[in-house]
Amino acid sequence: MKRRNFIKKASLAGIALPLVEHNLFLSHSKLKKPTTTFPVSITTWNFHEAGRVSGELLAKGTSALDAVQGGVMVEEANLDNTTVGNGGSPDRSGEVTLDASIIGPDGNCGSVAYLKDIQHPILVARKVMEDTPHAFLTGEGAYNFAIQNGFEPQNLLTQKSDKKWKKWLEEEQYKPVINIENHDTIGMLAIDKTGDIAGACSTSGLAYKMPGRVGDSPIIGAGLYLDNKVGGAVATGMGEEIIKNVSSFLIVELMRQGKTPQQACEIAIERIIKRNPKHTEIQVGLLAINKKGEVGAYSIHPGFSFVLSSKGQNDNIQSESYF
Ligand code: SD4
Repeated sequence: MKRRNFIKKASLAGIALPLVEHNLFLSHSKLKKPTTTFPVSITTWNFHEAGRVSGELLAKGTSALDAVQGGVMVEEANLDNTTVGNGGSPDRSGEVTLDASIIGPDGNCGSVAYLKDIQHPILVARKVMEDTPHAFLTGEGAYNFAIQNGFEPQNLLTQKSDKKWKKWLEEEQYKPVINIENHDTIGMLAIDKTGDIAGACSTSGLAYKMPGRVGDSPIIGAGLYLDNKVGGAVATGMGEEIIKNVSSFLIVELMRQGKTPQQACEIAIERIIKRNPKHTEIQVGLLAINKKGEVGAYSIHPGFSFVLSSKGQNDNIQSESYF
């Protein structure tokens, strides 16, 4: 297996935060030194602003659950992001359908899938978690639940996404391109000042997916999982592979058995690779944090990165990859 060299930015010194201080380690073997303290959040890809918002919320003493929700909402409202929330790319029939999930430190969770016309699916997922006896609502049921709870419907297909979709229709070739455009789900994990962990994930899924398709992001254990005693994991990339390998659950269970987040992410990526001979054509990025605050990230192909937000700094760190 390739050795990793995954921390490009080691300078994480920042403003010291008061209250409980725990050491945070980035888990590369040679760089295993304390770099920062709780609270901390990690966010898939280069969602700098989302990381900044969650980092600020955590620094103010906000709970991990509210911090991941607040961070994810930034990208859901970002019209330039064509893979999450408002402005997300549509499916083949021109419909924007959103998937999201959230988990709290108590293990409670909520998801929505195939949700149309609601800008912030993460808020609906949170409501499913807190205000229903269920964990997962889909499609029309999720939409009706949102409307009953005061969410305003709106058209999420921007002119930009509409134009791109129409261009795509000219050839109708369905070929997800590694790391480009259709791989930018926001997944976020945070540890707050009390040491509690929460996670959230939100996406419009793969661009030009078949109508009705649901990816890994709202599926607890696939796109997102955590155990407050152990740590958490989030996934991005080709959801079908993440579902088939239950990647986030696998990472958390590996960490429970003593693997570092980095080792756990690598094993989970290798699992996908071993089981799919066409792995050269797909990208999956996995991100994890354990209870001690050690962080791991790994992907099939280069290009995956994450934002580490702590002590007022938001560093975009390149993940190592199998290839
Ligand atoms: C999905 N995993 O729906 C999502 C897509 C994604 O970055 O992660 N894009 O399959």
